[in-house]
Amino acid sequence: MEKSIAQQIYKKMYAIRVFEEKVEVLFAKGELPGFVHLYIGQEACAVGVCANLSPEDYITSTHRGHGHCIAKGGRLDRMMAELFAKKTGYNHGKGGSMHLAASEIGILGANGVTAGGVPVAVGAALSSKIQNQGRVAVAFMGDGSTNQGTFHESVNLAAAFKLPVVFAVENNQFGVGTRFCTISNEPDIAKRAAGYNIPGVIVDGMDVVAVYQEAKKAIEYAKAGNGPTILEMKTWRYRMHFQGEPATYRNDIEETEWIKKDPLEIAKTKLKSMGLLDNAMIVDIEESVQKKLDEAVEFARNSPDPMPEDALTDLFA
Ligand SMILES: Cc1ncc(C[n+]2csc(CCOP(=O)(O)OP(=O)(O)O)c2C)c(N)n1
Repeated sequence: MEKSIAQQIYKKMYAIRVFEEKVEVLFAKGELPGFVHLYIGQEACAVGVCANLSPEDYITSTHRGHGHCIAKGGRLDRMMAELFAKKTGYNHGKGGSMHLAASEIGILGANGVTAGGVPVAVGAALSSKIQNQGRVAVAFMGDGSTNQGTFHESVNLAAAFKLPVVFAVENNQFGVGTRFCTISNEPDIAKRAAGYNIPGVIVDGMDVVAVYQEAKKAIEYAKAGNGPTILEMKTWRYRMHFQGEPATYRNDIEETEWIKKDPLEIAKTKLKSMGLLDNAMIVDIEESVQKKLDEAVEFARNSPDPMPEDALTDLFA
């Protein structure tokens, strides 16, 4: 891994963490409308995958999409403005947290429909193949998405057509309050790949270096015309399903074990031991991100609201 990539990786992971912590506070104070589903704990997944993508490549995301947007190159100020439902947001305040999209940087949208982004990514991969563009599409999803019918239909078609797509499954082991192993007889989602005759890989989703390396293989495999991979990242969300949900279904022992595997701490230790990051760089990165975040909140607070007539623009139907 090049030093510049390692620094970008740590920068984006740190940006996701502090952006989400800020959103948590702003939401609790009532400054943000709607719902928020925080990504804290899963930073290594989005960043490890997206560090292999160019701006032209596509991603689709989920209801838990802020991390994917930052990892793919989203600006903190336009994201924050979108969460504030302001006119300067990526979607002029009409998308909000769960429908944040930025097609100019390949983000085809967060999606409030569980597994809703998966066929969209397959469609993008099909268009890339037909037009010979060399672009890959990554469909981010949670474990809960993989028990939706659209997941099966999407993987089957992508495998049959050898489409340039990666199914990036963040297995945080819960769909809302349902433990994955109570509704699936096989706990490893990647093993389903055998049924489609495509590669299935399991990786430690708390270790950004491991995710980066496995995602690199899957993305290169897709770009070379070999078709899709199911990349299963074992991870843990550090907050509840949505902000305000009561913590009733996870136990303290497992929480403590996963907190010990904080992906930011693992990233710092590993990247330092590889000679790609040092303490001075970490301080610089953290200061610059914190400054951008403070500016983003000011930008969002001071931005105009959309006007009633704006409700009739940007419509596709
Ligand atoms: C089609 C559909 N069914 C149900 C829901 C309600 N719902 C919202 S999030 C969620 C769980 C998603 O779990 P997972 O895919 O594992 O993602 P995670 O929340 O763990 O990131 C469900 C069932 C929905 N949004 N869409």
